Amino acid sequence: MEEIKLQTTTVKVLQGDITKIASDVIVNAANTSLLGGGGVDGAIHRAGGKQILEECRKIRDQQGGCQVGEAVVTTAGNLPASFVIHTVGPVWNGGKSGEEPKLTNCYVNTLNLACKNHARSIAFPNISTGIYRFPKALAANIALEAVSNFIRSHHESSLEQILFVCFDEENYRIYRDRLREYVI
Ligand code: AR6
Repeated sequence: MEEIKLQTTTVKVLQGDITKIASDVIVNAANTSLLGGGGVDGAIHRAGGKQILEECRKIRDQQGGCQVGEAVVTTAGNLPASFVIHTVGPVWNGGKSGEEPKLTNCYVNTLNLACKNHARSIAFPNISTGIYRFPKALAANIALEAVSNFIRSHHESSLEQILFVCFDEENYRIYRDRLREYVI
């Protein structure tokens, strides 16, 4: 595990399964339907139980799902967390379809929603870097930049800890190396 302090917030990177992490908020890399899928989405719904899907269905009925870059909150069901925030990353399509700002929006909207719910800790997966094929190093830069800008501009934020949970070794190495360069 690697960690740094940005103002009063600790930013940590570790390798593991996000469904095993105790954190106020666990973030899901969902799709616009909110009805589940593979990857981390499948793992969160499997481990969290049917309550999460029931709430996702309600949100879908009310507002027609979740757009790319947006975020919605549900219970965490059986997960060791208070909430799951579901955000929808962009599918990588060569980089000319606004993928980068859309991925930034995922992190910013999720962090705002976490603060609105008074969360003190949040655990992110590496959104879009699996089935959606976003280049991993670019995605890591975007994630760390979004988080550090958020911390800089939200001095009253409730978040004491922001965790990046990398499932694969490649993402873990990228985040670990990148985090070392991040000293404000
Ligand atoms: N814990 C943490 N990270 C994980 C886990 C886990 N248990 N399992 C996978 N990852 P992906 P996307 C990592 O494909 O690219 C779904 O079907 C994985 O190694 O889960 O945003 C949705 O329903 C990768 O680094 O999400 C959407 O349709 C990262 O999580 C679509 O996939 C994201 O990979 C979203 O694609």
